[in-house]
Amino acid sequence: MAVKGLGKIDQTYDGKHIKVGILHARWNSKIINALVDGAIKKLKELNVSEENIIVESIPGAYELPFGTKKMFEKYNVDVVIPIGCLIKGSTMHFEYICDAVSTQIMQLQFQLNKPIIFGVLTCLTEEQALERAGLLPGMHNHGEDWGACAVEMVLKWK
Ligand code: DLZ
Repeated sequence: MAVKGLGKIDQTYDGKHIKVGILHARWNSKIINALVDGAIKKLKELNVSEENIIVESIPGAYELPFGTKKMFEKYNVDVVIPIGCLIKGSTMHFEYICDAVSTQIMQLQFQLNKPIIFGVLTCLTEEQALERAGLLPGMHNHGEDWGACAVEMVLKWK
C-alpha cells in the first residue's frame, strides 16, 4: 500500500448540492490546466454538477488569496480550490510568494469560516511540477485529490 495520498475515506460523499469555486493562476499554464482538469474530473465523479463548478482565473499565485476571498463574496460558493504552481527560480521570489500565499490561505479559512483547499504546487523544478500534475508517465494528478478534498471538507463539517 502507498504511504502517501489521501488514504481510505470514511464514507462516500455526494456532492450533488454543493457549489465549488476553482480559482487558478495563469502562470505555468500547461501544469495549471492539467490540475484544473483533474479537479473538475473528480468533482464531477463525486456528483458535483457542472453549473455548480465556477472557474475563474487570476495572473499568478500571489493573487490567489485575495481572489479566493472574492470568489466567496461574488459566487457564494461552499469551498474554493485555489490552484497555482510556483517553480523556484534564481532569486528569493519563490520563498516569499510560497510563504505569503500559504499563510494567507490558511488564515482566510478561519476569517471566513469556510474551507479552502491548498491547491498550490511549490516545486523546486519544472519536472516536479509536471509529475504532480500527472503529466509524466505513471504520475498522479494532484488536482483530483483537491477535488475530493473540497467535497469532503464541505460535507463533513456542515
Ligand atoms: C512573477 C512570478 C514568478 C517569477 N513566478 C511565478 C510562478 O512560478 N508561479 C506563479 O503562479 N506566479 C509567478 N509569478 C507571478 C506572481 O505570482 C504575481 O502574479 C506577480 O508578482 C504580480 O503580483
